[in-house]
Amino acid sequence: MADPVLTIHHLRLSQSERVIWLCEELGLPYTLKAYDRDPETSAAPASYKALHPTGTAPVITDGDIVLGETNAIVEYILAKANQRGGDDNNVNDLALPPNHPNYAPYLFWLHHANGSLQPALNGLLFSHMQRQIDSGAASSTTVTNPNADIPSVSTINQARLNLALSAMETQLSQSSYLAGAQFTAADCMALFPLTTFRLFLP
Ligand SMILES: N[C@@H](CCC(=O)N[C@@H](CS)C(=O)NCC(=O)O)C(=O)O
Repeated sequence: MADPVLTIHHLRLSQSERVIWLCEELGLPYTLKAYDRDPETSAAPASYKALHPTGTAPVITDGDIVLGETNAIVEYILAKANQRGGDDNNVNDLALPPNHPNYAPYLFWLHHANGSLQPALNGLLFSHMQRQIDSGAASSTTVTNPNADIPSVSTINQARLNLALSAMETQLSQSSYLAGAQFTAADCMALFPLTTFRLFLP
């Protein structure tokens, strides 16, 4: 019997394309489920948003596991590919191991795209969208229907923030720490936006 495969939930014209590419490069079998964007708003359709609390692409499923967030998915898939390769740690050459001389730059660039580059581009995109809305232009880069009820950029951002916070709240109502009973680096990552960042955005 063939290995159980993961399912890539691909939102067309989105960063979930990277997950497909990665699986192709690794030769990792997957089932592809593609979703069209909402024709009115260009957002992910309700069926996509129902997959995971983040409501954003990409999302993968693997048995009962439902995973969102690109970087988490990429790490998960790299680990899966290594498991399939057997005991030899890091058999796939798409992930550099800690003893590799380029491990540090590998980690940096792995996280740079969504940690810095994409947020900077999103900032520009959102300013562009807001200018379009403010000037009464019926459409923007991502809103294709001139008659659509276009939400303001701050509404979109607030909705995303609310989703992110409620996902954390739900998790922390079920376990002491974000990843379960044990304090992990995930908690270290989560603290700054919930505490010190308030100095900048009350
Ligand atoms: N930090 C998230 C961001 C995901 C994200 O913003 N995805 C966009 C597509 S590129 C999306 O789902 N947009 C549709 C929507 O928000 O409804 C990740 O890296 O997975």
